[in-house]
Amino acid sequence: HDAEMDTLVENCEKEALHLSGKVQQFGGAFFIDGESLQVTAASTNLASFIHLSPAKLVGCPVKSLDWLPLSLLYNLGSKAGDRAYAFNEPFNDDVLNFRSHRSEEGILIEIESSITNVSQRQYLQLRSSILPTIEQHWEDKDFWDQLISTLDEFLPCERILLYRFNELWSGEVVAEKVIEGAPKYIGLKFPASDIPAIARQMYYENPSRYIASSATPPADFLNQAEQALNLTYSDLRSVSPIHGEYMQNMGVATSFSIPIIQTGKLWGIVSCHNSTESHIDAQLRHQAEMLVKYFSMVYSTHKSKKRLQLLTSLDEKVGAITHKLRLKDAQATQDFLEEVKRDFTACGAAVFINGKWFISNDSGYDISQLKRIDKAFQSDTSDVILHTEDIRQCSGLEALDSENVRGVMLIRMNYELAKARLYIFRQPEAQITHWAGKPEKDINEQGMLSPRASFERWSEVDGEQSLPWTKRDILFSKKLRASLIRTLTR
Ligand code: BLA
Repeated sequence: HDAEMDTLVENCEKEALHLSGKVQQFGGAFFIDGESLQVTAASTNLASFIHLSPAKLVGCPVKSLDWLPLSLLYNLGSKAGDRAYAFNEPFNDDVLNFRSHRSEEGILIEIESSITNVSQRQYLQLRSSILPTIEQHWEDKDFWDQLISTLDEFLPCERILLYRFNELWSGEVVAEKVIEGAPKYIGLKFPASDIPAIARQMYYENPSRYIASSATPPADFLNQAEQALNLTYSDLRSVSPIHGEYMQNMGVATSFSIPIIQTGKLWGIVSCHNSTESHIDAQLRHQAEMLVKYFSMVYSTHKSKKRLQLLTSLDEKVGAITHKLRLKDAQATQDFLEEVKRDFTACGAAVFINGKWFISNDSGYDISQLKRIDKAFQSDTSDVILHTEDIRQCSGLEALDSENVRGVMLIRMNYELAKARLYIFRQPEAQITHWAGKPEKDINEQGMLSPRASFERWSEVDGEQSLPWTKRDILFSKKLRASLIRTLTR
């Protein structure tokens, strides 16, 4: 069954989103071929924006389009993915927003009605509110909350949330602002397959993704060329049907999401929802994108500062711990183990030095059990630091009676002749994960994977493992190891 699921998830990853050949109805588009410099494709809904039928437009040389804002061509860079904007352009009796994108094949022009945006002055003020003052000491959460409430000041959305990815691309809602009476997603996790890799990739190529309607069918192109237009950089690109269904199951008619990139990697997204269809103006979207970009920079500076502080504090801790071992008597070694326990939130610790074992009090293990664990761990020579959240997963320890101890970390010193090593133990800890709906996929009549129907909180309890060994723990253990080697070889 798992293998079958894997194949279906793989199929999801193969959907060629950029070749949908259709646009959403909130805007119209036409394509200027890079070689002929003629319009070779136009969306069938274009007339509702510029009163020009696609049939009339296709075949026209770009030079003849005297109504086209020139900035769309002159301000456009030469690389695929470059964009130019012409906002609030009077056009007949209307005001329109124009956008151009360059692709490998030519230039795509997209046109939408202009509705509302934020004045430049107001925008700058909003932007400054996501930056703490000198006196303010914001934690991660303060940054997230501030971003969300600032966006809430100017985006007409019922829900605005911050979704942070985990290592394996599942994610969690870490900040949220939502109107009264609507369900809350804060603290809930969503499985990785909700945003397949192919959809995540789009966030590196586009500053945002706007889906005006999860239900309205898209418009076709009148296209002279045989191959489908490349819509990689288009804001109007039609919605994947499976995602349209997902939004409807979630009660979302309009969604607007903006990526947050940190050190070159997708870190999270801001996701904005409306339960009824609503138009978010192109200039407003652009302003929101710029604000989130600015946030990404501010936040990455904050994280660098935090990391420096962490390194310093770990160095201080390491110094204090190793000092104990330098005293070289049995009591000092016990004190050393107690410090290790405290700094790793562990339930026990043991160290082997100069051919002798020392075990912390109440470690939950006796010496014979410890030797068994040691034998199993010593047979794995893959690294100097090893760790597990469930000792029963280690070969040779499946049957170990380990009611009290579940997580183990081994730090090997291998200094000179005596092979010193330090073990750190953690007890099993119930860990509760709150999911937005049971994270299982359904298979529909066509044998395709379909989004789950309910997003109601579904809690999973895992009492089998210890708390995870975090990046901080690993960093700490590396520093401790280096310091212990220096001390022991002295
Ligand atoms: C796209 N899925 C997305 C997007 C988001 C999510 C944000 C980007 C488009 C958008 O902003 O709406 C998921 N939205 C979320 C999550 C939250 C949220 C997790 O607000 C959390 C609060 N989806 C499925 C399955 C498949 C799938 C089973 O559930 C595939 C088999 C696919 N999701 C899918 C596809 C896209 C997508 C194909 C791209 C849609 C598009 O750009 O056209």
